[in-house]
Amino acid sequence: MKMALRACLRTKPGLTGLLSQLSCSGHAAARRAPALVAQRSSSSTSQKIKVDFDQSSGVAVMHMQSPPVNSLSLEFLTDVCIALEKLEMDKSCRGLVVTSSQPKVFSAGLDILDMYGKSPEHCAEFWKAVQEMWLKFYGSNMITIAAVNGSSPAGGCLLSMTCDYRIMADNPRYSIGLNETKLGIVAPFWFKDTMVNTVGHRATEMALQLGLLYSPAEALKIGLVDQLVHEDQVLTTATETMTKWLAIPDHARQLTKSMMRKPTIDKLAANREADVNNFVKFITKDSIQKSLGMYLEMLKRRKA
Ligand code: CO8
Repeated sequence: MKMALRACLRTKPGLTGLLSQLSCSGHAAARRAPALVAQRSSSSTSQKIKVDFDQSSGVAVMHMQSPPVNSLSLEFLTDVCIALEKLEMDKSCRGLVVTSSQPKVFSAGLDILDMYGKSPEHCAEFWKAVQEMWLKFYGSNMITIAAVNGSSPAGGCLLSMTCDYRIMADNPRYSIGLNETKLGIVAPFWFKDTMVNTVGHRATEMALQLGLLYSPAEALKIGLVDQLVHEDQVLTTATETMTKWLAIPDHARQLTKSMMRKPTIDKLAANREADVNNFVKFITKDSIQKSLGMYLEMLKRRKA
């Protein structure tokens, strides 16, 4: 299954192939206008992902439903990539909203249990899936909107930053940010690059060193999220926002997105293997394993 996914992903054009496609044919990459699409909707579900696709609007909503906290495990990441891949291949799908079905949490980030006490082979497999998720989302041709309806630390923040627009629930109990240093680990260069592209160099430097988790109001202030709305309005606001983005011709928007993101994507794409090796070497160190173990203990103690 995973091998099939990887083979499939290699053949996919994505944003980076867009420039060359368009130079061959001015219309090749343009998606169909929503008015031309039959009024149908469909729903597909894996255990951890539910996708509702409304063909009349050309917009899909991906609900993450991996209890308790949508932590991004190897299995979950694989499901997410498969779902995203299917939507990307469907030319009638122009926009994607990503949200959570879990109460209070958008995503708790990478599943720590996939990095703790695991073999180097497992860690390598896991990291490839994290890379894949980032490459697919950051390089998506679709308009992507994160409907952040709960806390979104670390990998959860990364996932939301891959989207074109972020709407967060205005609840001070929630937080968002790259808090890796608090776990005794280091956000890799492409996490850092994504954040720099979102909030700028200075804010990223502070955020990463201190492992800052921002309240929604603070996140809005530094531009980590684009809009705050009442908890009940997150999804409807995402749908309304999507309408504005859909009004822009796809090919022009896609080329612009590609122009902005391609250098960042290319940097990881050219260094994937080295990045996997770095990760495995780092995460399997005794000192790092100890930090992760202590962090997991802290999470359990906090609960009790
Ligand atoms: N991975 C695995 N399990 C997790 C995670 C996680 N990321 N987060 C929470 N859990 C578990 C908890 O341990 C708990 O387990 P149990 O029920 O067995 O005790 C269960 O999920 C529920 O958690 P909480 O009771 O804490 O749920 P709350 O609703 O109270 O809080 C939060 C939700 C705010 C999301 C909270 O769980 C939290 O802060 N979690 C930790 C988030 C975090 O720090 N994630 C960082 C992950 S690392 C990452 O994403 C990037 C790594 C980059 C690696 C680079 C290396 C080179």
